[in-house]
Amino acid sequence: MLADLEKKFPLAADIGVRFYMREKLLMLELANQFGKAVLTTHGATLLSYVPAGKSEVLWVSPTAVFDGEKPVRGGVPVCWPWFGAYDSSKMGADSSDQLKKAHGFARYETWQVFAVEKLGDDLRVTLALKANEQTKKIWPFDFDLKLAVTLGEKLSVELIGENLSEKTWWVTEALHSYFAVENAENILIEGLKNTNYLDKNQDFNPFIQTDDLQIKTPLDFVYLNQIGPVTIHDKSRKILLEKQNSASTIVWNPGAEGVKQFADIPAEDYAKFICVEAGNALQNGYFLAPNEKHSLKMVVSLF
Ligand code: TA6
Repeated sequence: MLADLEKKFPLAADIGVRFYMREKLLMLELANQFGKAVLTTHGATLLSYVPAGKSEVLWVSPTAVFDGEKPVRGGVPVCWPWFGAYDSSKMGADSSDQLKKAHGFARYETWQVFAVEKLGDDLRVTLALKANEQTKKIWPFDFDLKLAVTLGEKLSVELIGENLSEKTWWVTEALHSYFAVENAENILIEGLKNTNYLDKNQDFNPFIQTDDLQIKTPLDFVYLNQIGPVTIHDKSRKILLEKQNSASTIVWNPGAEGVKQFADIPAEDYAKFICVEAGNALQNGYFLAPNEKHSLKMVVSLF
């Protein structure tokens, strides 16, 4: 597999892209003057982003599995073509509904390396996923899904979905980022003020965010019609998340009790991350007609 990729992308090493295996997973490391990023083709999950001279921005669980069976816990899993539980009332019911796991199938699939490029000073890797026998058992449609990670002064992740079927879909999605923080119980999130959110832990009841969000775990909020940038104020750094074509921001941490339900998160580590996700969730989903494309993008930087 590594030899095939090196043959297909002979200039990868020269421009700063390295392929290697971590247990069962193929990893791609991008390195340039702006820093380093690592992603895996399993689920097209970005696993690491270290801006030059700074520390790790993303959190990956120390007990995450790299066996190709489950999504890696942490980084930026791709939730597509649905976010959360499958909603058959909106997306349509069919005989395979029992196969429809939470957050869609894209994060369970092995993606192909589509392009490895140097664009000026930036490095970009694009992964691609098309419908296959397995995805068609779960969701019977043709599609073309791409995920492009660009390492420049900031890091951008763009998810582009194209409908190659004959049916209009209802799509919900998210770039489910796990950010590394010193203590999730002591962070503030700016940018959500005066937006409405639904609280998953309270039957999706609606609330209004009247001030900046001071995190108190557990929490599982979906902010609706929230398009502006969001800043995580951690103890000694700020993480800026800018979004494009994203009408929702999801904020999640399971808390000290809830974490016990996750076999791949050590209980004592629950406060080491906060998920702040760029997405189009619940009623912020969209219709995608045959031959239409949609791009969801997040841009991350530290300051
Ligand atoms: O984005 C928040 C959320 O949907 C939570 O409700 C929580 O369950 C989390 O994602 C993790 O989901 P997962 O399926 O990866 O275990």
